[in-house]
Amino acid sequence: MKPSLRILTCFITTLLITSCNEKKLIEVQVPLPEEEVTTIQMGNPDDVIANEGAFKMIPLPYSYDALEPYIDAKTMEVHYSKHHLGYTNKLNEIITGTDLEKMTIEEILKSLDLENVTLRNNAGGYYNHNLYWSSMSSKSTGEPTGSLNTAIKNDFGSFSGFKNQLTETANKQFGSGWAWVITDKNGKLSIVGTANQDNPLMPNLGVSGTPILALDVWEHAYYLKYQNKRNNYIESFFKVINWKSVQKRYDEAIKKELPVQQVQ
Ligand code: MN3
Repeated sequence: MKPSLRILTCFITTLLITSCNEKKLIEVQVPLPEEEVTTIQMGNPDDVIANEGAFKMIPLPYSYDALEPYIDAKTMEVHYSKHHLGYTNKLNEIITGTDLEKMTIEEILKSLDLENVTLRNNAGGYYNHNLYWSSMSSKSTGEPTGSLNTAIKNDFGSFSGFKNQLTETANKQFGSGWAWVITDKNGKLSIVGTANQDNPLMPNLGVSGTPILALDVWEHAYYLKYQNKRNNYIESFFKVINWKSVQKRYDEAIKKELPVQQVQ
């Protein structure tokens, strides 16, 4: 290449690079993103249907957001439509074609072989969550009344004595599990804890009685709103306890166990 041509080529190249660089520096008006739509899509609990099998999804007696601000809607939705549905479907799957299909969930639990871990976890999960949903209401009366109130005072000294014991049991349950209020056939109340999806109906766990109130202390029950603060979740749970339904279960548990009267 001739020196003059080389100079010319260099000049043109320099010009091109400069113009390219200049182009890069041109300010461009970027349109602002459209305002984000903030409506949260929330499902309907009635749309959650179990796969075919002996056990159905018992309808949630309130909407997902009914227990706000104590139990948040997102937690309720995931808990009911994912976790609870999962236990229900798995339970149906493992009992299909067996004698268990014709039994009630209580009968399955009372006759459970603890070595059957899949049945233990999923039959437990199904029963426990149904009791948990019905232990709560947006219209909590705060404290019990009637015979349950009397029993609480007899067995725990006062409502605050009862509350302290249930809170302590729920807090100290290591890892995943449940805290329960149970009654014996004479109406005497106790508070017990169980691990994983175990419950007081299962044999040989060292706790026995009829559950009348269930408190889920798995992290999935509270982590979205409360993170590691399980105690705050337990405090909130007390704001939504459905004492009417707990009383109903208490009455039924005692009635069921009453001895048949001797005819003279
Ligand atoms: Mn749960």
